[in-house]
Amino acid sequence: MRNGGEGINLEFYGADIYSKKSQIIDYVVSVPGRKVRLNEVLLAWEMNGRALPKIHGYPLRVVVFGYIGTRSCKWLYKIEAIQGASMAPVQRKEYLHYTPQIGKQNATYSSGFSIQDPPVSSAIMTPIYKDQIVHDSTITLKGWAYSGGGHWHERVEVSADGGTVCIEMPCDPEGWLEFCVRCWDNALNTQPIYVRSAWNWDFHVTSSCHRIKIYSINRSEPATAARLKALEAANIPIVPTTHPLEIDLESDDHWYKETAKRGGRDPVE
Ligand SMILES: Nc1nc2c(c(=O)[nH]1)N[C@H]1C(S)=C(S)[C@@H](COP(=O)(O)O)O[C@H]1N2
Ligand SMILES: [Mo]
Repeated sequence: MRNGGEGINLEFYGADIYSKKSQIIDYVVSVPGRKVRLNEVLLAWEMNGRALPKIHGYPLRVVVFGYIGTRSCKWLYKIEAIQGASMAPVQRKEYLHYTPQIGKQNATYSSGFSIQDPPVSSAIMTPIYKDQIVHDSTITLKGWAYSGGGHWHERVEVSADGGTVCIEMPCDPEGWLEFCVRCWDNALNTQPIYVRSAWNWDFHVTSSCHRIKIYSINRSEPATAARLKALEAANIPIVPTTHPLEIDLESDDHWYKETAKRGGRDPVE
């Protein structure tokens, strides 16, 4: 048997139930005894010096370090020492990880493996998808990085173009850009670049690189600086860029100069 093998496991009973596929299911999960012996399982009745809030498992919950949240059973009322992993549906039929070849057409509970350690993962929290950002060649990114199973995040990379740079992100280009974050942990685990490269049925612990699209408006570009100044004088914000621009794009004088430089307005026939 995988995940906990045949050895002693601890089975946690939560006081809640849920329904799935027309069945009523008790919330019961288990962790291998090894996890307890390593002091990586605790029982919690307080959080931040106060009684555990109801939503987080009052009066008593389990907290399992380095495992997915599921194993940290809330509203705990019973613990049993059992042989092997729990046969309860939450442990046996939920939170299974499948290879990409397995899907709706062929998935069985026995062909998945039970997720315990979560994979290394990370996300950009700000800016957010489709933000339109006025900056001076640097965009500040904030986010989080994590790894499971007692590993810690060691390196976080951010990319605007496939290269790697740090979190104060030098950014010259303007227009729509894609930012992408990738973390490495101390065991050199890293994240799949694309969601499709590690797709799994049920979509659990999807840890591929998080990507956001942003619209870059770089004030270090002279044309952009001039436009921002003109908009400021007219008291019109640049964002959202989807709103029509209510000022003339250039003076007639500027237009004549620029088209003259180019040898005329349109291509000569
Ligand atoms: N009894 C019980 N415990 C539970 C759950 C639940 O539905 N019932 N959900 C689990 C899942 S999937 C997660 S992610 C965590 C969430 O804990 P939190 O509410 O403190 O964030 O609780 C876990 N423990
Ligand atoms: Mo969860």
